[in-house]
Amino acid sequence: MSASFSRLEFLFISAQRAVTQTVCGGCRRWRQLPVWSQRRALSQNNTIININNSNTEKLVRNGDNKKTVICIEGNIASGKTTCLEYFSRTSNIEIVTEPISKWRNVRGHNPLALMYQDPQRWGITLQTYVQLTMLERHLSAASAPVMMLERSIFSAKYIFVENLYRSGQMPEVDYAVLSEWFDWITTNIFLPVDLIVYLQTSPQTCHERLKQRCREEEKVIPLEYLESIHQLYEDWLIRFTSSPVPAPVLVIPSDCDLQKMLHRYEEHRDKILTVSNL
Ligand code: TTP
Ligand code: MG
Repeated sequence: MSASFSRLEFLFISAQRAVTQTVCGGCRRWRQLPVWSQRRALSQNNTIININNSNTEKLVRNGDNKKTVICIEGNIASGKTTCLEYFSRTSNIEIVTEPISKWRNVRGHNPLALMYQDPQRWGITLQTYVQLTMLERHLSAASAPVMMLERSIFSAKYIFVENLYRSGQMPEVDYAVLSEWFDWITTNIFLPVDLIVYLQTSPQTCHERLKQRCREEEKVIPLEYLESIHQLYEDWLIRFTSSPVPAPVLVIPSDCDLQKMLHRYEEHRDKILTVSNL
């Protein structure tokens, strides 16, 4: 982590809340959402512009005001990696897949497997590491103008940490410590997101796909777990009743087979790639 930070050239900018457009399943709505879109108001050479009277200042990696960030979200096995693979064929997009190999092997330990074996004991261990690796992903140097991320630091907290806590599998003190970390990070570091693509699936579909792909650690996942994750996603990105939504949301129904899904990505391709104009 210290290596990542040493590469950062920090600038201070003001945070603001902006009115932004929400695109949901084809219908368009206007909502008041927290968006750190002030980066577009920064000058080309990154000098600091005071945008409003907010007292909040954030640390921003030099250049982050220019890249467009798209996060692909959805339940476990909803097809996020497949979606990223589809867009990896597009020039000018840098694909940033989830650091799951790190979660399965940190200096010889497998916190993902430990969490599934005993969430009460190891939930905080996995989620602390997920949060760190997600932060690294958000801050990774982009070589292309558009960066497409599998998930985000936001869903790790709003979906997975929340699920562990609400289901009684994470002690309150662990939840409090993780929340303090998350709040510090998101208050002090500029983590821009321009669009969330939500791959909306039924929990049953994900359960079928999970059984087919047979990832060792995930063999213990019951349908009920996927149902809880699904409800948290729907509250967050469809009903807007839980945590803050950091960007406009494009919903892609994703219960169908691979061929149809590729066709859907094709259909939504222009909408996704013109996000910077939304
Ligand atoms: P996913 O993030 O859903 O990735 P995936 O590759 O399974 O999804 P897709 O098929 O759509 O590409 O989950 C990876 C594993 O990590 C899964 O077992 C859930 C777990 N996980 C947590 O336990 N906590 C977290 O915060 C996150 C982000 C994942
Ligand atoms: Mg994946």
